[in-house]
Amino acid sequence: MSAELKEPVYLEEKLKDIQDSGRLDFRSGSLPTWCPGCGYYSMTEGVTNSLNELGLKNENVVCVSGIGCASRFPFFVDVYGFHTLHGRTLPVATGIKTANDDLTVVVVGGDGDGFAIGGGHIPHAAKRNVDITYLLFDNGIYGLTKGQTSPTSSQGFKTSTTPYENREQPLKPLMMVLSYGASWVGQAYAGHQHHLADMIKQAIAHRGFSYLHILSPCVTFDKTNMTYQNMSMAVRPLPEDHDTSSQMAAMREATKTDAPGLGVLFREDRPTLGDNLDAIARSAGADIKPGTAQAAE
Ligand SMILES: Cc1ncc(C[n+]2csc(CCOP(=O)(O)OP(=O)(O)O)c2C)c(N)n1
Ligand code: SF4
Ligand SMILES: [Mg+2]
Repeated sequence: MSAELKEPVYLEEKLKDIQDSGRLDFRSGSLPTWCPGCGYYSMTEGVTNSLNELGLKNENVVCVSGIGCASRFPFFVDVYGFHTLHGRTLPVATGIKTANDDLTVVVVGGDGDGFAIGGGHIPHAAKRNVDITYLLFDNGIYGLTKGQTSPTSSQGFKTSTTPYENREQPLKPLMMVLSYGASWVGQAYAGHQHHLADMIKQAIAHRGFSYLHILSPCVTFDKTNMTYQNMSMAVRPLPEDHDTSSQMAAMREATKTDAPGLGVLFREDRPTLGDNLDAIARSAGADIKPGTAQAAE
């Protein structure tokens, strides 16, 4: 037996440390119901820590989701929540932000929710530069409905709806949102939790439409494709000299889907939907100062 005795760590002390850090202030009483090992567990830590570190108040945050495993998220956080219809997160989030510009609005959804049934909403939220954050959890499959091919599934992937292999090529969401005009675009991986948490914080802090693409394994219905083993070998940090102000540089990185680059691909500052609505109201004679939103009572 080693002569060196280590100080015991008591669970109560550890718990007190965690409570004092404020890390639990945004957790609800409901524990996540995802399958053990699901990449989505990383979002609970990432989002709640970010909200805490950004000094936000629970009552000033709204989490909007669609339908799917990822979209269960609002139940697990202690902020206002809106579990909307499948694919309809962005119109609802746009309405919430437009009605009350003081709120921080975080949208959470899966690849099917965002790029299949909800795909028509992303261009408009991006081009309007709605000041919301969209956390898109891409597991390349429909998890909730038990493993069908999704718009981001790889070629050759066998699922219940493509038993002879998926022959279609996957969408390239990062290229799409860049060309739609998102003012902040980043990529993270559920297996790199600290980096993911930092990216979520940056995305929420950005003023304008921020889109974070999060690669996240579905351990139950995908045993061959987007597994932790495969993803951990494929992902890489973006080059240190990557120019985040260049849309072309971001596009070039977005094409490299076989070796997904993690980090901020693109960011720019430009007027938000709220700014533009204020300007329109001022043009029509309303007495509101720039940047104060709340055009009409
Ligand atoms: C209008 C409508 N069509 C279809 C469905 C069935 N449905 C529920 S979730 C889902 C896809 C979920 O996949 P994704 O958005 O990728 O989320 P995940 O479960 O993978 O997190 C589908 C097709 C539905 N609930 N409503
Ligand atoms: S089915 Fe897949 S995506 Fe859904 S909770 Fe389980 S592991 Fe996660
Ligand atoms: Mg999915």
